[in-house]
Amino acid sequence: MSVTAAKSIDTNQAERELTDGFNLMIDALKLNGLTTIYGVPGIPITDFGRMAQAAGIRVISFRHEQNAGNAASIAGYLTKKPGVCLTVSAPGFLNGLTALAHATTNCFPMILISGSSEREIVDLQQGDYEEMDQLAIAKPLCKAAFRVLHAQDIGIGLARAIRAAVSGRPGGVYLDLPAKLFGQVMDAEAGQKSLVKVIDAAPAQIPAPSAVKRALDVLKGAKRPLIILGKGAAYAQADDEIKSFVEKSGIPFLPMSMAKGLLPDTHPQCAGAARSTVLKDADVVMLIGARLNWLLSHGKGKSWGEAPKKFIQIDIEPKEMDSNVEIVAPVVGDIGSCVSALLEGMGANWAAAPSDWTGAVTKKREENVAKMAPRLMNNNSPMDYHGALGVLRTIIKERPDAILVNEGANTLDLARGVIDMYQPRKRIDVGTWGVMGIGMGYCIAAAIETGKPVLAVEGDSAFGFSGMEVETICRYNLPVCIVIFNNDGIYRGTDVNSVGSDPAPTVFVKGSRYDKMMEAFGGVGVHATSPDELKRAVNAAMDSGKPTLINAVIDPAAGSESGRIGNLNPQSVLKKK
Ligand code: ADP
Ligand code: TZD
Ligand code: MG
Repeated sequence: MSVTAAKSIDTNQAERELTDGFNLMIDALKLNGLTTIYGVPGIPITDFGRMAQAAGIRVISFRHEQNAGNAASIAGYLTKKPGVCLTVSAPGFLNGLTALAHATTNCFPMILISGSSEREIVDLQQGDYEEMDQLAIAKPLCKAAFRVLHAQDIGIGLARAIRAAVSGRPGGVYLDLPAKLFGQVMDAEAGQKSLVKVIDAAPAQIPAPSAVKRALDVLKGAKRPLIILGKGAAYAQADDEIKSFVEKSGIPFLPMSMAKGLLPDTHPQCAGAARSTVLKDADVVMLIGARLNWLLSHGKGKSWGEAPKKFIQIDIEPKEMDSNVEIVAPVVGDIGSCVSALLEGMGANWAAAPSDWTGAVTKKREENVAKMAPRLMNNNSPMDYHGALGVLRTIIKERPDAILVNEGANTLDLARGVIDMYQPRKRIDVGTWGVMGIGMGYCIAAAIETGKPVLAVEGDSAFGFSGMEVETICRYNLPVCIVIFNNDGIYRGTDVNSVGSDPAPTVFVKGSRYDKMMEAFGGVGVHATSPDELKRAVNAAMDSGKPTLINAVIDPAAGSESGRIGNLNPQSVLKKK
Protein backbone atom coordinates (compact mmCIF):
# COMPACT_ATOMS: atom_id res chain seq x y z
CA MET A 1 0.00 0.00 0.00
CA SER A 2 1.44 3.38 -0.90
CA VAL A 3 1.71 6.23 1.55
CA THR A 4 -0.84 8.30 -0.39
CA ALA A 5 -3.36 5.46 -0.31
CA ALA A 6 -2.86 5.06 3.42
CA LYS A 7 -3.43 8.74 3.99
CA SER A 8 -6.67 8.76 2.08
CA ILE A 9 -7.96 5.85 4.15
CA ASP A 10 -6.93 7.84 7.16
CA THR A 11 -8.92 10.88 5.99
CA ASN A 12 -12.00 8.81 5.27
CA GLN A 13 -11.84 6.80 8.44
CA ALA A 14 -10.25 9.20 10.89
CA GLU A 15 -10.71 6.80 13.79
CA ARG A 16 -8.44 4.10 12.31
CA GLU A 17 -4.95 3.98 13.71
CA LEU A 18 -1.97 3.62 11.44
CA THR A 19 1.47 2.17 11.84
CA ASP A 20 4.51 2.16 9.60
CA GLY A 21 7.62 0.20 8.74
CA PHE A 22 9.67 1.89 11.48
CA ASN A 23 7.20 0.96 14.19
CA LEU A 24 6.48 -2.52 12.88
CA MET A 25 10.16 -3.39 12.80
CA ILE A 26 10.60 -2.11 16.36
CA ASP A 27 7.52 -4.02 17.53
CA ALA A 28 8.71 -7.18 15.78
CA LEU A 29 12.12 -7.00 17.46
CA LYS A 30 10.61 -6.40 20.87
CA LEU A 31 8.04 -9.14 20.44
CA ASN A 32 10.92 -11.55 19.93
CA GLY A 33 12.97 -10.31 22.85
CA LEU A 34 15.59 -8.66 20.67
CA THR A 35 16.07 -5.61 22.85
CA THR A 36 19.61 -4.51 22.03
CA ILE A 37 20.85 -3.15 18.71
CA TYR A 38 24.54 -2.63 17.92
CA GLY A 39 25.11 -0.27 15.03
CA VAL A 40 26.15 2.99 13.38
CA PRO A 41 23.50 5.56 12.36
CA GLY A 42 23.01 7.25 8.98
CA ILE A 43 20.70 7.28 5.94
CA PRO A 44 18.24 5.51 5.90
CA ILE A 45 18.25 4.15 9.47
CA THR A 46 18.97 7.20 11.65
CA ASP A 47 15.36 7.70 12.69
CA PHE A 48 14.91 3.98 13.14
CA GLY A 49 17.67 4.03 15.78
CA ARG A 50 16.12 7.03 17.51
CA MET A 51 12.65 5.51 17.51
CA ALA A 52 13.96 2.14 18.70
CA GLN A 53 15.69 3.86 21.61
CA ALA A 54 12.53 5.79 22.43
CA ALA A 55 10.61 2.51 22.39
CA GLY A 56 12.90 0.97 25.02
CA ILE A 57 15.36 -0.90 22.83
CA ARG A 58 18.97 -0.43 23.91
CA VAL A 59 20.76 1.13 20.94
CA ILE A 60 24.55 0.97 21.22
CA SER A 61 26.12 3.32 18.75
CA PHE A 62 29.63 2.45 17.54
CA ARG A 63 32.38 4.24 15.63
CA HIS A 64 32.69 1.55 12.94
CA GLU A 65 30.22 -1.10 11.76
CA GLN A 66 32.71 -3.95 11.93
CA ASN A 67 32.98 -3.47 15.67
CA ALA A 68 29.20 -3.22 16.03
CA GLY A 69 28.89 -6.44 14.00
CA ASN A 70 31.47 -8.22 16.11
CA ALA A 71 29.58 -7.09 19.20
CA ALA A 72 26.33 -8.49 17.79
CA SER A 73 27.99 -11.79 16.90
CA ILE A 74 29.39 -12.37 20.37
CA ALA A 75 26.11 -11.23 21.95
CA GLY A 76 24.58 -14.09 19.96
CA TYR A 77 27.19 -16.53 21.24
CA LEU A 78 26.74 -15.46 24.85
CA THR A 79 22.95 -15.45 24.88
CA LYS A 80 21.80 -17.98 22.22
CA LYS A 81 19.61 -15.18 20.81
CA PRO A 82 20.65 -13.57 17.55
CA GLY A 83 22.69 -10.43 18.10
CA VAL A 84 21.39 -7.56 15.98
CA CYS A 85 23.67 -5.21 14.04
CA LEU A 86 22.20 -2.20 12.23
CA THR A 87 24.01 -0.39 9.44
CA VAL A 88 23.47 2.09 6.62
CA SER A 89 23.64 0.99 3.00
CA ALA A 90 26.62 0.08 0.79
CA PRO A 91 29.76 1.11 2.73
CA GLY A 92 28.19 0.63 6.17
CA PHE A 93 26.77 -2.69 5.01
CA LEU A 94 30.18 -3.78 3.71
CA ASN A 95 31.83 -2.76 6.98
CA GLY A 96 29.32 -4.94 8.81
CA LEU A 97 29.69 -7.80 6.37
CA THR A 98 33.09 -8.89 7.70
CA ALA A 99 31.47 -9.46 11.07
CA LEU A 100 28.54 -11.31 9.46
CA ALA A 101 30.91 -13.68 7.68
CA HIS A 102 32.87 -14.06 10.91
CA ALA A 103 29.68 -14.94 12.80
CA THR A 104 28.77 -17.53 10.18
CA THR A 105 32.24 -19.08 10.24
CA ASN A 106 32.17 -19.28 14.02
CA CYS A 107 28.57 -20.57 14.23
CA PHE A 108 27.36 -17.50 16.17
CA PRO A 109 23.77 -16.38 15.60
CA MET A 110 23.50 -12.80 14.42
CA ILE A 111 21.30 -10.70 12.16
CA LEU A 112 22.81 -7.91 10.12
CA ILE A 113 20.06 -5.44 9.30
CA SER A 114 21.09 -2.90 6.69
CA GLY A 115 19.12 -0.11 5.15
CA SER A 116 19.37 -0.15 1.37
CA SER A 117 18.42 2.07 -1.52
CA GLU A 118 15.46 1.63 -3.82
CA ARG A 119 15.18 -1.61 -5.77
CA GLU A 120 14.09 0.18 -8.92
CA ILE A 121 17.26 2.26 -9.02
CA VAL A 122 19.59 -0.48 -7.79
CA ASP A 123 18.32 -3.00 -10.33
CA LEU A 124 18.70 -0.56 -13.22
CA GLN A 125 22.08 0.54 -11.77
CA GLN A 126 21.12 4.19 -11.99
CA GLY A 127 23.48 5.41 -9.33
CA ASP A 128 21.48 5.97 -6.15
CA TYR A 129 23.05 7.37 -2.97
CA GLU A 130 25.12 4.46 -1.61
CA GLU A 131 23.71 2.12 -4.23
CA MET A 132 24.58 -1.54 -4.03
CA ASP A 133 22.89 -4.90 -4.57
CA GLN A 134 23.47 -5.80 -0.93
CA LEU A 135 21.30 -8.91 -0.88
CA ALA A 136 23.28 -10.57 -3.66
CA ILE A 137 26.58 -9.68 -2.03
CA ALA A 138 25.57 -10.91 1.41
CA LYS A 139 24.19 -14.26 0.24
CA PRO A 140 27.39 -16.28 -0.13
CA LEU A 141 28.77 -14.95 3.15
CA CYS A 142 25.98 -15.92 5.50
CA LYS A 143 23.52 -18.67 6.34
CA ALA A 144 20.52 -16.91 4.82
CA ALA A 145 19.65 -13.53 3.34
CA PHE A 146 16.19 -11.96 3.05
CA ARG A 147 14.73 -8.69 1.78
CA VAL A 148 11.46 -7.20 2.98
CA LEU A 149 9.63 -5.00 0.48
CA HIS A 150 6.27 -4.54 2.17
CA ALA A 151 5.43 -3.40 5.67
CA GLN A 152 3.03 -6.31 6.14
CA ASP A 153 5.94 -8.74 5.59
CA ILE A 154 8.17 -7.33 8.32
CA GLY A 155 6.88 -9.81 10.89
CA ILE A 156 7.49 -12.81 8.66
CA GLY A 157 10.83 -11.42 7.47
CA LEU A 158 12.19 -11.06 10.98
CA ALA A 159 10.79 -14.45 12.03
CA ARG A 160 12.63 -16.10 9.13
CA ALA A 161 15.82 -14.27 10.03
CA ILE A 162 15.62 -15.36 13.68
CA ARG A 163 14.96 -19.00 12.82
CA ALA A 164 17.72 -19.11 10.24
CA ALA A 165 20.21 -17.61 12.70
CA VAL A 166 19.61 -19.87 15.71
CA SER A 167 18.22 -23.18 14.45
CA GLY A 168 20.50 -26.06 13.47
CA ARG A 169 24.08 -24.81 13.21
CA PRO A 170 23.83 -21.16 14.21
CA GLY A 171 25.18 -18.44 11.93
CA GLY A 172 24.81 -15.03 10.41
CA VAL A 173 21.69 -13.82 8.59
CA TYR A 174 21.31 -10.73 6.45
CA LEU A 175 18.09 -8.74 6.43
CA ASP A 176 17.79 -6.09 3.73
CA LEU A 177 15.42 -3.22 4.47
CA PRO A 178 15.03 -0.69 1.63
CA ALA A 179 14.55 2.93 2.71
CA LYS A 180 11.01 3.05 1.36
CA LEU A 181 9.89 0.22 3.63
CA PHE A 182 10.40 2.26 6.80
CA GLY A 183 7.92 4.91 5.72
CA GLN A 184 5.26 2.53 4.41
CA VAL A 185 2.01 2.97 6.29
CA MET A 186 -0.61 0.38 7.09
CA ASP A 187 -3.52 -0.19 9.41
CA ALA A 188 -2.16 -0.57 12.93
CA GLU A 189 -4.33 -3.51 13.86
CA ALA A 190 -3.50 -5.42 10.69
CA GLY A 191 0.14 -4.51 11.32
CA GLN A 192 0.09 -5.99 14.81
CA LYS A 193 -1.56 -9.14 13.46
CA SER A 194 1.17 -9.48 10.86
CA LEU A 195 3.89 -9.76 13.50
CA VAL A 196 5.21 -13.21 14.37
CA LYS A 197 6.47 -14.31 17.75
CA VAL A 198 8.84 -17.14 16.94
CA ILE A 199 7.96 -20.24 18.93
CA ASP A 200 10.83 -22.59 19.81
CA ALA A 201 13.34 -20.88 17.52
CA ALA A 202 16.03 -23.55 17.98
CA PRO A 203 14.11 -26.80 18.44
CA ALA A 204 15.84 -29.64 20.27
CA GLN A 205 17.38 -32.08 17.83
CA ILE A 206 17.31 -35.51 19.43
CA PRO A 207 19.99 -37.95 18.31
CA ALA A 208 18.99 -41.37 16.97
CA PRO A 209 19.21 -44.04 19.70
CA SER A 210 21.28 -46.22 17.36
CA ALA A 211 23.84 -43.40 16.96
CA VAL A 212 24.07 -43.00 20.72
CA LYS A 213 24.58 -46.74 21.19
CA ARG A 214 27.25 -46.84 18.48
CA ALA A 215 29.14 -44.00 20.16
CA LEU A 216 28.98 -45.67 23.58
CA ASP A 217 30.20 -48.97 22.10
CA VAL A 218 33.23 -47.25 20.60
CA LEU A 219 33.88 -45.42 23.86
CA LYS A 220 33.59 -48.64 25.84
CA GLY A 221 36.36 -50.26 23.80
CA ALA A 222 38.75 -47.33 24.28
CA LYS A 223 42.03 -47.77 26.14
CA ARG A 224 43.11 -44.14 25.88
CA PRO A 225 39.99 -42.03 25.32
CA LEU A 226 39.97 -38.25 25.00
CA ILE A 227 37.12 -35.73 24.94
CA ILE A 228 37.62 -32.48 23.03
CA LEU A 229 35.23 -29.70 23.99
CA GLY A 230 34.72 -26.92 21.44
CA LYS A 231 32.97 -23.58 21.52
CA GLY A 232 29.80 -25.30 20.20
CA ALA A 233 29.66 -27.09 23.56
CA ALA A 234 30.04 -23.79 25.39
CA TYR A 235 27.41 -22.16 23.17
CA ALA A 236 24.91 -24.97 23.82
CA GLN A 237 24.56 -23.96 27.50
CA ALA A 238 24.30 -27.63 28.50
CA ASP A 239 26.91 -27.02 31.20
CA ASP A 240 25.54 -29.42 33.82
CA GLU A 241 25.00 -32.29 31.39
CA ILE A 242 28.50 -31.91 29.95
CA LYS A 243 30.06 -31.81 33.40
CA SER A 244 28.16 -34.93 34.48
CA PHE A 245 29.10 -36.77 31.32
CA VAL A 246 32.79 -35.90 31.53
CA GLU A 247 32.98 -36.76 35.21
CA LYS A 248 31.05 -40.00 34.91
CA SER A 249 33.25 -41.11 32.02
CA GLY A 250 36.46 -40.21 33.85
CA ILE A 251 37.93 -39.33 30.44
CA PRO A 252 40.56 -36.59 30.15
CA PHE A 253 39.16 -33.55 28.36
CA LEU A 254 40.85 -30.95 26.21
CA PRO A 255 39.06 -27.61 25.92
CA MET A 256 39.41 -25.62 22.73
CA SER A 257 40.14 -21.97 23.36
CA MET A 258 36.59 -20.68 23.90
CA ALA A 259 35.50 -23.88 25.65
CA LYS A 260 37.98 -23.20 28.44
CA GLY A 261 36.11 -22.91 31.73
CA LEU A 262 33.18 -25.08 30.62
CA LEU A 263 34.78 -27.29 33.23
CA PRO A 264 37.50 -25.44 35.15
CA ASP A 265 41.01 -25.63 33.68
CA THR A 266 42.06 -26.79 37.15
CA HIS A 267 39.68 -29.79 37.00
CA PRO A 268 41.55 -33.07 37.68
CA GLN A 269 40.52 -34.41 34.26
CA CYS A 270 41.59 -31.32 32.30
CA ALA A 271 44.32 -32.22 29.83
CA GLY A 272 44.93 -28.65 28.64
CA ALA A 273 48.49 -28.68 29.95
CA ALA A 274 49.15 -32.11 28.36
CA ARG A 275 47.77 -31.21 24.93
CA SER A 276 50.44 -32.72 22.72
CA THR A 277 50.54 -35.94 24.73
CA VAL A 278 46.80 -36.58 24.61
CA LEU A 279 46.50 -35.75 20.92
CA LYS A 280 49.35 -38.11 20.07
CA ASP A 281 48.47 -41.00 22.33
CA ALA A 282 44.66 -41.13 22.46
CA ASP A 283 43.02 -44.07 20.65
CA VAL A 284 39.43 -42.79 20.73
CA VAL A 285 38.65 -39.10 20.43
CA MET A 286 35.19 -37.73 21.11
CA LEU A 287 34.54 -34.28 19.70
CA ILE A 288 31.77 -32.31 21.37
CA GLY A 289 30.93 -29.11 19.47
CA ALA A 290 34.42 -28.85 17.94
CA ARG A 291 35.37 -29.13 14.27
CA LEU A 292 38.41 -30.97 13.01
CA ASN A 293 39.62 -27.84 11.20
CA TRP A 294 43.09 -26.26 11.15
CA LEU A 295 42.91 -25.62 14.88
CA LEU A 296 43.07 -29.42 15.35
CA SER A 297 45.42 -30.02 12.40
CA HIS A 298 42.48 -31.52 10.48
CA GLY A 299 42.61 -34.63 12.69
CA LYS A 300 45.74 -35.97 11.04
CA GLY A 301 49.47 -35.49 10.66
CA LYS A 302 52.34 -35.24 13.08
CA SER A 303 50.52 -33.73 16.04
CA TRP A 304 48.10 -36.67 16.06
CA GLY A 305 50.90 -39.25 16.35
CA GLU A 306 51.30 -42.64 14.72
CA ALA A 307 48.69 -44.67 16.62
CA PRO A 308 45.42 -45.18 14.67
CA LYS A 309 42.49 -43.27 16.07
CA LYS A 310 38.76 -43.58 16.08
CA PHE A 311 36.68 -40.42 16.13
CA ILE A 312 33.25 -39.92 17.67
CA GLN A 313 31.68 -36.58 16.86
CA ILE A 314 28.72 -34.81 18.41
CA ASP A 315 27.48 -31.95 16.27
CA ILE A 316 24.20 -30.44 15.17
CA GLU A 317 25.40 -30.20 11.58
CA PRO A 318 25.28 -33.58 9.78
CA LYS A 319 27.53 -32.34 6.98
CA GLU A 320 30.33 -31.78 9.46
CA MET A 321 30.86 -35.54 9.77
CA ASP A 322 33.78 -36.98 7.74
CA SER A 323 34.85 -33.46 6.76
CA ASN A 324 38.51 -34.22 7.39
CA VAL A 325 38.81 -37.81 8.61
CA GLU A 326 36.42 -40.72 8.98
CA ILE A 327 34.02 -40.39 11.90
CA VAL A 328 33.21 -43.92 13.11
CA ALA A 329 30.42 -42.77 15.38
CA PRO A 330 28.59 -39.62 14.26
CA VAL A 331 26.03 -38.36 16.77
CA VAL A 332 23.92 -35.68 15.15
CA GLY A 333 21.78 -33.52 17.37
CA ASP A 334 21.96 -30.64 19.78
CA ILE A 335 24.62 -31.07 22.40
CA GLY A 336 22.25 -30.94 25.37
CA SER A 337 20.09 -33.74 23.94
CA CYS A 338 23.08 -35.80 22.75
CA VAL A 339 24.99 -35.62 26.00
CA SER A 340 21.86 -36.40 28.02
CA ALA A 341 21.20 -39.44 25.83
CA LEU A 342 24.80 -40.61 26.25
CA LEU A 343 24.58 -40.19 30.01
CA GLU A 344 21.41 -42.22 30.11
CA GLY A 345 22.90 -44.91 27.90
CA MET A 346 25.93 -45.25 30.18
CA GLY A 347 23.68 -46.57 32.93
CA ALA A 348 24.76 -47.07 36.52
CA ASN A 349 27.72 -49.40 35.96
CA TRP A 350 29.80 -47.55 33.41
CA ALA A 351 33.51 -48.28 33.90
CA ALA A 352 35.56 -45.11 34.15
CA ALA A 353 38.47 -44.58 31.72
CA PRO A 354 41.48 -46.88 32.32
CA SER A 355 43.57 -45.53 35.18
CA ASP A 356 46.97 -46.21 33.58
CA TRP A 357 45.94 -43.72 30.85
CA THR A 358 44.39 -41.10 33.11
CA GLY A 359 47.33 -41.42 35.48
CA ALA A 360 49.81 -40.87 32.66
CA VAL A 361 47.91 -37.77 31.48
CA THR A 362 47.78 -36.33 35.01
CA LYS A 363 51.50 -36.89 35.45
CA LYS A 364 52.35 -35.15 32.19
CA ARG A 365 50.07 -32.26 33.01
CA GLU A 366 51.57 -31.78 36.45
CA GLU A 367 55.08 -31.82 34.98
CA ASN A 368 54.17 -29.16 32.45
CA VAL A 369 52.39 -26.96 34.99
CA ALA A 370 55.42 -27.17 37.31
CA LYS A 371 57.75 -26.29 34.44
CA MET A 372 55.76 -23.17 33.60
CA ALA A 373 55.25 -21.94 37.20
CA PRO A 374 58.59 -20.18 37.84
CA ARG A 375 58.43 -18.31 34.51
CA LEU A 376 55.12 -16.76 35.55
CA MET A 377 56.58 -15.29 38.71
CA ASN A 378 59.30 -13.06 37.26
CA ASN A 379 59.08 -9.33 37.89
CA ASN A 380 61.19 -8.26 34.88
CA SER A 381 61.00 -4.73 33.48
CA PRO A 382 60.34 -4.38 30.61
CA MET A 383 58.00 -7.29 31.06
CA ASP A 384 58.13 -10.53 29.14
CA TYR A 385 54.86 -12.25 28.24
CA HIS A 386 55.06 -14.76 31.07
CA GLY A 387 55.71 -12.19 33.79
CA ALA A 388 52.74 -10.09 32.65
CA LEU A 389 50.47 -13.08 32.14
CA GLY A 390 51.35 -14.59 35.51
CA VAL A 391 49.77 -11.53 37.11
CA LEU A 392 46.64 -11.68 34.93
CA ARG A 393 46.29 -15.41 35.60
CA THR A 394 46.02 -14.69 39.34
CA ILE A 395 43.57 -11.87 38.75
CA ILE A 396 41.21 -14.15 36.77
CA LYS A 397 41.55 -16.83 39.44
CA GLU A 398 40.44 -14.29 42.03
CA ARG A 399 37.69 -12.90 39.77
CA PRO A 400 36.41 -15.98 37.93
CA ASP A 401 33.21 -14.32 36.74
CA ALA A 402 35.07 -11.66 34.75
CA ILE A 403 34.98 -12.06 30.99
CA LEU A 404 38.34 -12.36 29.26
CA VAL A 405 38.64 -10.98 25.74
CA ASN A 406 41.88 -11.93 23.99
CA GLU A 407 43.49 -11.20 20.62
CA GLY A 408 46.96 -10.83 19.15
CA ALA A 409 49.57 -13.40 18.14
CA ASN A 410 51.98 -14.06 21.03
CA THR A 411 49.56 -12.18 23.27
CA LEU A 412 46.81 -14.61 22.25
CA ASP A 413 48.69 -17.89 22.21
CA LEU A 414 50.50 -17.36 25.48
CA ALA A 415 47.47 -15.94 27.31
CA ARG A 416 45.38 -18.91 26.18
CA GLY A 417 47.92 -21.30 27.68
CA VAL A 418 48.67 -19.38 30.86
CA ILE A 419 45.33 -17.96 32.03
CA ASP A 420 43.11 -20.64 33.55
CA MET A 421 39.37 -20.22 33.17
CA TYR A 422 36.89 -21.36 35.79
CA GLN A 423 33.42 -20.71 34.40
CA PRO A 424 31.70 -21.38 31.04
CA ARG A 425 31.68 -18.72 28.27
CA LYS A 426 34.11 -16.41 30.06
CA ARG A 427 36.82 -16.52 27.41
CA ILE A 428 36.08 -14.97 24.01
CA ASP A 429 38.73 -14.55 21.38
CA VAL A 430 39.76 -14.55 17.73
CA GLY A 431 37.82 -17.75 16.98
CA THR A 432 37.91 -19.94 13.91
CA TRP A 433 39.61 -17.41 11.63
CA GLY A 434 42.13 -16.10 14.13
CA VAL A 435 40.88 -12.67 13.18
CA MET A 436 42.28 -9.44 14.58
CA GLY A 437 39.73 -6.74 15.36
CA ILE A 438 37.17 -8.52 17.53
CA GLY A 439 38.54 -6.91 20.68
CA MET A 440 36.56 -3.79 21.49
CA GLY A 441 33.31 -5.03 19.93
CA TYR A 442 33.51 -8.13 22.11
CA CYS A 443 34.33 -6.07 25.21
CA ILE A 444 31.32 -3.84 24.69
CA ALA A 445 28.84 -6.66 24.02
CA ALA A 446 30.22 -8.80 26.86
CA ALA A 447 29.77 -5.94 29.33
CA ILE A 448 26.30 -5.08 28.03
CA GLU A 449 24.93 -8.60 27.72
CA THR A 450 26.31 -10.04 30.97
CA GLY A 451 26.77 -7.03 33.26
CA LYS A 452 30.08 -8.61 34.34
CA PRO A 453 33.48 -6.91 34.41
CA VAL A 454 35.56 -7.41 31.27
CA LEU A 455 39.32 -7.80 31.01
CA ALA A 456 40.76 -7.49 27.50
CA VAL A 457 44.26 -8.79 26.84
CA GLU A 458 45.28 -7.24 23.54
CA GLY A 459 48.35 -7.25 21.35
CA ASP A 460 49.23 -3.68 20.34
CA SER A 461 48.54 -4.56 16.71
CA ALA A 462 45.33 -6.40 17.50
CA PHE A 463 44.01 -3.48 19.53
CA GLY A 464 44.60 -1.09 16.64
CA PHE A 465 41.92 -2.80 14.55
CA SER A 466 39.12 -1.65 16.84
CA GLY A 467 40.86 0.86 19.11
CA MET A 468 38.61 3.82 18.33
CA GLU A 469 35.83 2.10 20.25
CA VAL A 470 37.48 3.13 23.52
CA GLU A 471 35.36 6.24 23.04
CA THR A 472 32.27 4.01 22.90
CA ILE A 473 33.40 2.22 26.08
CA CYS A 474 33.77 5.59 27.82
CA ARG A 475 30.51 6.94 26.42
CA TYR A 476 28.50 4.02 27.83
CA ASN A 477 30.74 3.94 30.94
CA LEU A 478 31.34 0.18 30.67
CA PRO A 479 33.35 -1.84 33.20
CA VAL A 480 36.07 -2.72 30.71
CA CYS A 481 39.78 -2.92 31.52
CA ILE A 482 42.00 -3.15 28.45
CA VAL A 483 45.57 -4.32 28.83
CA ILE A 484 47.70 -3.64 25.76
CA PHE A 485 50.73 -5.89 25.49
CA ASN A 486 52.84 -3.22 23.86
CA ASN A 487 55.90 -4.77 22.22
CA ASP A 488 56.12 -2.07 19.53
CA GLY A 489 54.73 -4.23 16.78
CA ILE A 490 53.34 -7.33 15.18
CA TYR A 491 54.96 -10.40 16.79
CA ARG A 492 57.98 -8.30 17.80
CA GLY A 493 59.10 -4.70 17.72
CA THR A 494 62.63 -5.38 16.59
CA ASP A 495 62.46 -5.83 12.80
CA VAL A 496 64.48 -3.39 10.73
CA ASN A 497 64.34 -2.41 7.09
CA SER A 498 67.78 -3.26 5.77
CA VAL A 499 67.51 -1.24 2.54
CA GLY A 500 65.71 2.04 3.23
CA SER A 501 64.41 4.50 5.78
CA ASP A 502 60.80 3.26 5.89
CA PRO A 503 60.07 1.19 8.99
CA ALA A 504 59.90 -2.60 8.59
CA PRO A 505 56.32 -3.81 7.87
CA THR A 506 55.86 -5.38 11.30
CA VAL A 507 56.87 -2.51 13.59
CA PHE A 508 55.06 0.50 15.05
CA VAL A 509 56.09 3.79 16.65
CA LYS A 510 58.39 2.83 19.49
CA GLY A 511 57.29 3.58 23.03
CA SER A 512 53.69 4.44 22.03
CA ARG A 513 51.42 5.47 24.87
CA TYR A 514 48.07 3.81 24.20
CA ASP A 515 46.95 4.82 27.70
CA LYS A 516 46.62 8.41 26.46
CA MET A 517 43.87 7.30 24.08
CA MET A 518 41.68 6.31 27.00
CA GLU A 519 42.42 9.55 28.83
CA ALA A 520 41.30 11.51 25.78
CA PHE A 521 37.74 10.29 26.38
CA GLY A 522 37.67 10.57 30.17
CA GLY A 523 38.68 7.02 31.03
CA VAL A 524 41.63 5.96 33.17
CA GLY A 525 45.00 5.49 31.44
CA VAL A 526 47.92 3.72 33.12
CA HIS A 527 51.48 3.15 31.91
CA ALA A 528 52.77 -0.09 33.47
CA THR A 529 56.37 -1.23 33.15
CA SER A 530 56.51 -4.14 35.61
CA PRO A 531 54.23 -7.02 36.63
CA ASP A 532 53.70 -5.37 40.03
CA GLU A 533 52.49 -2.15 38.42
CA LEU A 534 50.29 -4.12 36.05
CA LYS A 535 48.72 -6.04 38.89
CA ARG A 536 47.92 -2.91 40.87
CA ALA A 537 46.42 -1.18 37.86
CA VAL A 538 44.21 -4.11 36.79
CA ASN A 539 42.94 -4.69 40.30
CA ALA A 540 42.11 -1.00 40.67
CA ALA A 541 40.25 -1.05 37.35
CA MET A 542 38.31 -4.18 38.22
CA ASP A 543 37.39 -2.76 41.63
CA SER A 544 36.28 0.61 40.26
CA GLY A 545 34.56 -0.66 37.11
CA LYS A 546 35.82 2.48 35.34
CA PRO A 547 36.87 2.24 31.70
CA THR A 548 40.62 1.72 31.92
CA LEU A 549 43.43 1.18 29.44
CA ILE A 550 46.77 -0.08 30.68
CA ASN A 551 49.77 0.29 28.38
CA ALA A 552 51.83 -2.73 29.47
CA VAL A 553 55.37 -2.39 28.17
CA ILE A 554 56.59 -5.74 26.85
CA ASP A 555 60.14 -6.44 25.74
CA PRO A 556 60.05 -5.89 21.95
CA ALA A 557 62.28 -8.93 21.47
CA ALA A 558 60.16 -11.33 23.54
CA GLY A 559 57.70 -12.61 20.91
CA SER A 560 58.07 -15.13 18.13
CA GLU A 561 56.93 -14.87 14.51
CA SER A 562 53.15 -15.54 14.28
CA GLY A 563 53.07 -16.71 17.92
CA ARG A 564 52.47 -20.45 18.01
CA ILE A 565 51.39 -20.83 14.37
CA GLY A 566 54.54 -19.70 12.59
CA ASN A 567 54.56 -23.08 10.83
CA LEU A 568 51.60 -21.91 8.73
CA ASN A 569 53.73 -19.25 7.00
CA PRO A 570 54.80 -20.20 3.48
CA GLN A 571 58.56 -20.07 3.00
CA SER A 572 60.33 -18.60 0.00
CA VAL A 573 63.45 -20.43 -1.06
CA LEU A 574 64.42 -17.32 -3.01
CA LYS A 575 63.93 -14.93 -0.08
CA LYS A 576 66.07 -11.81 -0.51
CA LYS A 577 68.08 -10.86 2.54
P1 ADP B 1 36.19 -24.79 18.24
O1 ADP B 1 36.74 -23.67 17.41
O2 ADP B 1 36.03 -24.45 19.66
O3 ADP B 1 36.93 -26.05 17.99
P2 ADP B 1 34.15 -24.98 16.24
O4 ADP B 1 33.62 -23.61 15.99
O5 ADP B 1 35.15 -25.49 15.27
O6 ADP B 1 34.69 -25.04 17.74
O7 ADP B 1 32.97 -26.01 16.28
C1 ADP B 1 31.74 -25.71 16.85
C2 ADP B 1 30.77 -26.78 16.38
O8 ADP B 1 29.69 -26.82 17.28
C3 ADP B 1 30.21 -26.53 14.99
O9 ADP B 1 30.49 -27.61 14.14
C4 ADP B 1 28.71 -26.37 15.23
O10 ADP B 1 27.92 -26.97 14.22
C5 ADP B 1 28.51 -27.07 16.54
N1 ADP B 1 27.40 -26.59 17.34
C6 ADP B 1 27.07 -25.32 17.64
N2 ADP B 1 26.01 -25.28 18.45
C7 ADP B 1 25.64 -26.55 18.67
C8 ADP B 1 24.61 -27.17 19.43
N3 ADP B 1 23.73 -26.45 20.15
N4 ADP B 1 24.53 -28.50 19.40
C9 ADP B 1 25.40 -29.24 18.67
N5 ADP B 1 26.39 -28.71 17.97
C10 ADP B 1 26.53 -27.38 17.96
N1 TZD C 1 44.37 -9.02 9.68
C1 TZD C 1 43.32 -9.67 10.26
C2 TZD C 1 41.95 -9.16 10.10
N2 TZD C 1 43.52 -10.78 10.98
C3 TZD C 1 44.76 -11.26 11.12
N3 TZD C 1 44.90 -12.37 11.83
C4 TZD C 1 45.89 -10.59 10.55
C5 TZD C 1 45.62 -9.47 9.84
C6 TZD C 1 47.32 -11.07 10.69
N4 TZD C 1 47.76 -11.01 12.08
C7 TZD C 1 47.76 -12.12 12.90
O1 TZD C 1 47.41 -13.26 12.57
S1 TZD C 1 48.26 -11.71 14.46
C8 TZD C 1 48.49 -10.08 14.05
C9 TZD C 1 48.18 -9.86 12.72
C10 TZD C 1 48.27 -8.53 12.08
C11 TZD C 1 48.93 -9.09 15.08
C12 TZD C 1 49.98 -9.62 16.03
O2 TZD C 1 50.57 -8.58 16.75
P1 TZD C 1 50.06 -8.16 18.17
O3 TZD C 1 50.50 -9.40 19.08
O4 TZD C 1 50.76 -6.94 18.56
O5 TZD C 1 48.58 -8.08 18.19
P2 TZD C 1 51.98 -9.83 19.50
O6 TZD C 1 51.90 -10.05 20.97
O7 TZD C 1 52.92 -8.69 19.16
O8 TZD C 1 52.37 -11.09 18.79
MG1 MG D 1 52.56 -6.67 19.45
